[in-house]
Amino acid sequence: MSAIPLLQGPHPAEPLDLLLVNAPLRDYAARPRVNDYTLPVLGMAYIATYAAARGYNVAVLDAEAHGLPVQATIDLINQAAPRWAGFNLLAPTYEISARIAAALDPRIRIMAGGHHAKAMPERILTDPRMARLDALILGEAETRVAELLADHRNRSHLPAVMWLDPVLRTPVTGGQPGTAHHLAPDIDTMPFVDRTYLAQDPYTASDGRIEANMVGARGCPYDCSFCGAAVSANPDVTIRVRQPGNIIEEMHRLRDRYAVRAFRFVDDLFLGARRVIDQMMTAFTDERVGEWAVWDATGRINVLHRAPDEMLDLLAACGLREVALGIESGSERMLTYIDKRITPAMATSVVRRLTRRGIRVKGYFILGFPTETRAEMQATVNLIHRLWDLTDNEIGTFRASVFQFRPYPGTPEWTRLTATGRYTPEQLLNYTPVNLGADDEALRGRDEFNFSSGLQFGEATEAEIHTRLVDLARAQHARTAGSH
Ligand code: B12
Ligand code: SF4
Repeated sequence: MSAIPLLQGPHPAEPLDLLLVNAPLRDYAARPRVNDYTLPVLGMAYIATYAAARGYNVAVLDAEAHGLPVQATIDLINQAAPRWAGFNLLAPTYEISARIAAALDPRIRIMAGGHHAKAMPERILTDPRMARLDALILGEAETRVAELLADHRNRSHLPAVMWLDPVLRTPVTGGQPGTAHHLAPDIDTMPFVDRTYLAQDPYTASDGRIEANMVGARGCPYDCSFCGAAVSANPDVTIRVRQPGNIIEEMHRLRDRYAVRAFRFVDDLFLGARRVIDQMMTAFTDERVGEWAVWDATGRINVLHRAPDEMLDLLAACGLREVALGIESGSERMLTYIDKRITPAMATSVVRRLTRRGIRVKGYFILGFPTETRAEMQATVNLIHRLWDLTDNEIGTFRASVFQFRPYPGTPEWTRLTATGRYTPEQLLNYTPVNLGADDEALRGRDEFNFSSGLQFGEATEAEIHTRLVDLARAQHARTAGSH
């Protein structure tokens, strides 16, 4: 296997300053990857773009997108011999990232960031496999990575950068007064993501349209108990939305350079606040975005529920193709328990109003929440069926994306679970991939999301949850296939 095509964006003739690595979710030597598409690693591409603009030679290795085995990932990094290797740590990918880090050539310096790094910095820094971790960066890392590439000793004056004291073997945090600007970089002056760092973005969708993913905002003001982006898990994050003009300029560039005609905003807030929707849609209308582009975004049911019909009409006219909504549960008690601030009735009404206008809805649901009874889980299954029935004859379709609950460190739910004394962090962190049927076409696209810590948090057993997940995925697949 040649190293070069798998590394995105380096100047091959020059020594590599930084190789950013997105670890595979599981070891694909054991069971090959069955998906052929995954969303791009935009955070790492932002870091790479920013560092490259300052003259550094950076590459991204998305081992998940390429379905690489662990050993092949290690070999590629060692062969590329970068000055630094950087890992984006997410809770279920931590173990594999640590295995890779431990096997790297000792001449390669290691840095790490991402949600899991922020949630458990001390644990990671004291993990023997991470003994050579020179810098653990909490939060948004573009400007601090560039400072570290300039000189690793800069870590001592950078805020929220941690390492292990070589003598005392205890975690140390850097930072000098006046450096807080590093924690919330100005996202309107940030260079647009250089797509050469991404394995599959822009990409050609099944309808032939060229699509690209974008980040419109950073941070989320809500506090859903299961979510790594919850405000209480991210006290360092300043919520920022890009100026509409800045977003539209990036859309135009993607259109002019790659013929992109469809966009997906992966962030949490794009349609999550009325003020943001108003501002964006005024600018989208002025620029006539709806005449040449379609776009998908995440939204909030409570916000869309309050929005008048004219606003939903405007969203449709501006090209909104699909909204992803966290509906999570069909049980009011569970929705209160997870602090979702919505009801099933609100969800039903929003789904109806959107699909009636031709806007598609993707609903996210979770089965197996802590304290959830079997009847409450069934209420979620019933709600999904109701929403399918309700939208059968609407112009926009409704599809359900259903997950098994798993606790992520740093989230409000993690704190609540560990406070019961019933679970240790080790137990909760013991994620293993679940093979619900990778050879089944209906389940193939969901394979990367099937993870479990093997624990039962509600009344239903894991086996019962898995049966529901398989049934719902098959039913959804049959509906989607039937609609073409
Ligand atoms: C898009 C997305 C994806 C995409 C791309 C993931 C990726 N690796 O970038 C896909 C669909 C592939 C994905 C998959 C998964 N995701 Co995801 N994803 C998101 C989402 C919605 C947006 C991420 C994003 O692009 N943000 C915008 C950019 C600018 O921010 P960022 O990625 O955080 O990057 C910044 C910093 O984190 C940091 N940083 C990032 N990488 C690095 C690397 C280094 C070296 C350093 C120093 C810093 C650093 O600097 C970046 C720039 O400021 C978030 C929700 C959220 N609000 O973050 C969940 C989220 C990050 N995902 C999550 C999870 C758990 C997963 C999965 C593990 C799901 C699973 N199967 O169980 C997989 C992991 C697969 C993988 N190996 O990537 C959790 C993480 C929770 C946790 N505590 O770990 C989140 C928070 C959602 C949630 N459920 O709570 N995800
Ligand atoms: S689930 Fe969505 S709304 Fe809730 S905290 Fe996470 S990103 Fe925010």
